[in-house]
Amino acid sequence: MNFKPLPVLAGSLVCLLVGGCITHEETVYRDVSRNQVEFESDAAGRIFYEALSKLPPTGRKQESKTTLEIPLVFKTDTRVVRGENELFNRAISECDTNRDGKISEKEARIFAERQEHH
Ligand SMILES: [Ca+2]
Repeated sequence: MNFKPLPVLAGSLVCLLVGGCITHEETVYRDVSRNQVEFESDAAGRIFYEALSKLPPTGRKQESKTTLEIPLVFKTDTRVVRGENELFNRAISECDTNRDGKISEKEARIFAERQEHH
């Protein structure tokens, strides 16, 4: 038997010194279902969707990252990716100013104008 435990031991030691030996990475996708909404007219729908598509990429996709690190012991990363539906619902609630569940052309225009100024 020519077993040499030394390299294994050295490896473990390096691992301990470098830290983050136990790394846990997790990506959580969170999305909700779209709220029911009505458009007063085709134009209202078109204006709304156009404004929605113009939202900046940072506003479209929300990502948060939580890192918990206990040096030399373990490290855990959790990434939360929020879906498009959440953005849609937020846009709808922002757009429907009188909260009647129906987007009028006027509301859509106001919403679209607000996006231009962002
Ligand atoms: Ca409304």
